Amino acid sequence: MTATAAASQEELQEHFDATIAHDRRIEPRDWMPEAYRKTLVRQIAQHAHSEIIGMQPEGNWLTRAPSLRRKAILLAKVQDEAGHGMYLYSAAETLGADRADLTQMLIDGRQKYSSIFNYPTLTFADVGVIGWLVDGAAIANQVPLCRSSFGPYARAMVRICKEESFHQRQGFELLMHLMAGTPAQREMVQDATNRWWWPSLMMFGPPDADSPNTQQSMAWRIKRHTNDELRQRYVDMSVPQAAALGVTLPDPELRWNTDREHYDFGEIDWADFKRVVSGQGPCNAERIAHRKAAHDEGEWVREAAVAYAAKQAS
Ligand code: FAQ
Repeated sequence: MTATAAASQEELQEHFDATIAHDRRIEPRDWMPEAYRKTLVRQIAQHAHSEIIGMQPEGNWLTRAPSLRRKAILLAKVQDEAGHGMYLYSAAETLGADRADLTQMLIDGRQKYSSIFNYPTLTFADVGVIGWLVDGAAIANQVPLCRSSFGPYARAMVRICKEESFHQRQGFELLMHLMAGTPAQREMVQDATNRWWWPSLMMFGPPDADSPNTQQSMAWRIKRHTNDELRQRYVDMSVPQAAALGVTLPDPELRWNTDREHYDFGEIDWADFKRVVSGQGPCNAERIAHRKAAHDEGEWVREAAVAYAAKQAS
C-alpha cells in the first residue's frame, strides 16, 4: 500500500469510527471495515434464515387450526414471517451478499438459524405459546436492533418489531381463551409452556462469557445489549405475564431478588443448546429437508421470473 493510500485508509477508518461514536448510521454507500461488513452479513443472514425456517413449526398447524378465525390469524402470521425474511435478505444484499448464495449456505449447513425452530409443535397450544414466548423473546432481542448502527438493518427492524408485537398479542389472546376453557385445554397450555420456556431463554445466545461476537458487535453498536442483559429483561417481563395467564414457568429457582431487583432463574442446559445449534436437535434435519424441497420445487418460478425480466428488458 502506498503512503497516500494508507493515509486515506486511515481517514476512512476515522470517519467510520466518528459516525459510530456520534450514534449516526452507516449506510451501504459508506466505507466500512471488512470485518464490520462480514459481521453484519453473518447476523442478518442468520436472522433472515430464522424467519424463513421459523414459518415451519407454526405452518404445521395451518391445515388443522380449530376454526376459520384461528386459521386466518395463523396464515397472516406465517406470511408475516416470510415478509421479515425478505426484508432481511434485502438488507444483506445492500452489503453485497447474494440472496441465492445465502439460501444455499443455509441448505448446506454453512450458515445458522435460530435454535428455537428445531423443536416440534405438538398441539395447537404450541401456536399460542410460540406467539407469547418466542415472539416475546424476538421482541426483547430485536427492539434494541432498531437502533443498530447499520441503516438498512435498523429500518427493517422497525417494521418487523411492530409486526412481532401483533404476533405476541395474538399468541397471548389464544392462550387466554384456552386458559378459560376446559381442564384439558389448560393442561395443553401448561405442557406447551413447559416445553418452550427453556428453549426461549436460549434464543438470546450463549452467556456473555462464552459469546465470541458480543464485545465487538457492541463496540460497533450493531448490538446494543449483551445476551445476558436481554435474557434477564425477558425473564423479568415474562414472569408477570405467566401469572396473568395462570401458568407456571417450569423453573423452581425462579424468584424475585430484592437486592438485584431482577428475577433469579435456574441454570440453562447449555450442552443441549450446543447440540441443537450443531444440528442434533429434534427437528434440524426435517427443517432443512423441508426448506430444500421448497427451494427445489420453486426453481421453475425463479427461472420464469428471470426469463420474464429478460424479455421485458429486450
Ligand atoms: N441459535 O457470539 P454470539 C424470530 C450462535 S427470529 C442458533 O453471542 P451474536 C422471529 C451465533 O450465531 C429469531 N445460533 O453471537 C420469529 C454465533 O455463531 P457464529 C432470530 C445461535 O451474533 C418468531 C455463536 O452462536 N433472531 O424469532 C443462537 O453476537 C416466531 C456465538 O454467539 C435473530 O437472529 C441461537 N439461539 O449473538 C419467527 C436476532 N445464539 O455466527 C417465526 C438477531 C447464538 O459465530 C416465529 N441476532 N448463536 O458461527 C442477534 O441478535 C444475535 O445474532 C444473537 C447472537 C443474539 C442471536
